[in-house]
Amino acid sequence: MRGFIVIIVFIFSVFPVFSAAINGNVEKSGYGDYNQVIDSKSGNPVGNADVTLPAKGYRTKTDANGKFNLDSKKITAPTIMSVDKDGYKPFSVTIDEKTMSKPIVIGIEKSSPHDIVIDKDMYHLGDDNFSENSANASDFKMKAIGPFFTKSFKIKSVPQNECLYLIVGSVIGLDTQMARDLGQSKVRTAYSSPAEVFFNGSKIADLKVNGDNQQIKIPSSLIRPSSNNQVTIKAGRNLFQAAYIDYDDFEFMNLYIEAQGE
Ligand SMILES: [Ca+2]
Repeated sequence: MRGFIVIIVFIFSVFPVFSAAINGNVEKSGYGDYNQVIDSKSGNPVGNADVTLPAKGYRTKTDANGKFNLDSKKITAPTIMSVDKDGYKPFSVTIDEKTMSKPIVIGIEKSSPHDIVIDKDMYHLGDDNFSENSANASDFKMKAIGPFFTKSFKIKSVPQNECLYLIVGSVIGLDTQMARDLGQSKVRTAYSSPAEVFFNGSKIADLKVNGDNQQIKIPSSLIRPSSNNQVTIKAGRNLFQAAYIDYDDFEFMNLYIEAQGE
């Protein structure tokens, strides 16, 4: 299953640099003299883009030179920062104290005709029952919407010789065994089954790790062109709690679909 391979690649390619550089979208970000948003292709500044820290309730806009400031927001635990601008793909990156110790330059990419934005909001799945040691629990801001997220959207067509990928912009708070082994979750005594991703009712991937830009190939046989399609994300369960169902509480942001070559 391609989704599985992609996520494995993601772990080895992204997490070793977690502490050394900007995690996720590594190739699109770097450091500069001030916080700035640029067009990843042209390098030109992108003005009037929305920059938000949803967990902090903070929102600002870039100026004409693409510059923004975080108003000395104290980032102590990993936090999702999103950049949103009309005509560009949704962008989010998980930042922490270390990555924000220097000004950050974020390259955002123009959207393509076949991009489909499913949802740009942040969601908390689970039951609001979680350990303080949960991966990033201190940043959970919103109440859980329950153990499921589901959304319908239209796919017009799939470009020839290309596949559709579901992109999960950012995920924090998963307490799976793999998240624990990677040091993301500090819960020592338990772990959860992975969150599951379904497309039109069929499971297409497990979400096992926290991070940015996880890409899941959508099997073409499941796609209904010119019609409504549905994505569902289901929270995992604490595998060490038998007395009642304890869903793994986590948050995600920016769900969209992109066409890429095979
Ligand atoms: Ca829970």
